[in-house]
Amino acid sequence: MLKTTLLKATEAGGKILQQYFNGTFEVSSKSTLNDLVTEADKKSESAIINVIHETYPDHFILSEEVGEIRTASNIKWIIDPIDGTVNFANGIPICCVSIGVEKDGEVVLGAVYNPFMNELFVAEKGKGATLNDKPIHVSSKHNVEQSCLVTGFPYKWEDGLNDPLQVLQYVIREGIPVRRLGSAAIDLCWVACGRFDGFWEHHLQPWDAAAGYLMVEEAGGKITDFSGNKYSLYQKQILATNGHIHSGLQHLINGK
Ligand code: LIP
Repeated sequence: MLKTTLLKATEAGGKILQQYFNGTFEVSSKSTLNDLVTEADKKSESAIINVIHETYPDHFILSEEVGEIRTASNIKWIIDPIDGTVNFANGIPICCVSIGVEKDGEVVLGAVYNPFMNELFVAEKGKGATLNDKPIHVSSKHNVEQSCLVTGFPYKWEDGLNDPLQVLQYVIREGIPVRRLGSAAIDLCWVACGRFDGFWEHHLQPWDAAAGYLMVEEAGGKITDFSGNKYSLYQKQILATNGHIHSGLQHLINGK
């Protein structure tokens, strides 16, 4: 039942993305000039929340644009109505709807849908992860020096030890290929299906990572913070890999 609603909500959001993509829509700034929200983010968010509320009017919602709709429910829907909003606003088809479902504080379901590539990733706690209904697995590469990595950058940060620029330098100075797609949810799904061997980012929000986090775990990967501690959606560092290169990449991003 939860899964049916999740898929219905993801599809409803995806339809809005398709409807607005490359069209004319309102765009405004949030925390910084380039931290954008578009009319399509808001429309996608309402469509998703409406679908959830039709079946589960009392569930807790945490969504990028509206924030928290608090209830006493032990089920929390964590929604990014468009992950990759800057891409979306520029007509770059690397963006998606991302929805994670947390039960008693643990993510148990997740879906990430990029309608422009017709790719639907779904993960279910203990039951694996799929791309368009086919099981997916992380890559088998063991050597971090030969890996293909992806990362993302926050819109602002304090300069300091292992800040985003320093970490990027540590990695690219080794000559390791690093991509920047602009959607953390897609980055995580692409680690889950083996296109990338690892991903890291500073300062993500819970809605960027909720679904992708479960995708990587269920596809056999590993997720921690930069020190190797258990990952939580509510802290600011994420390191997700195929597992084999995890300690190698962890050392690298800490400048060791
Ligand atoms: C974005 C991410 C992107 C990250 C940005 C931002 P939005 O989410 O997915 O990869 O680097 O900091 O959080 O704002 O497009 O939903």
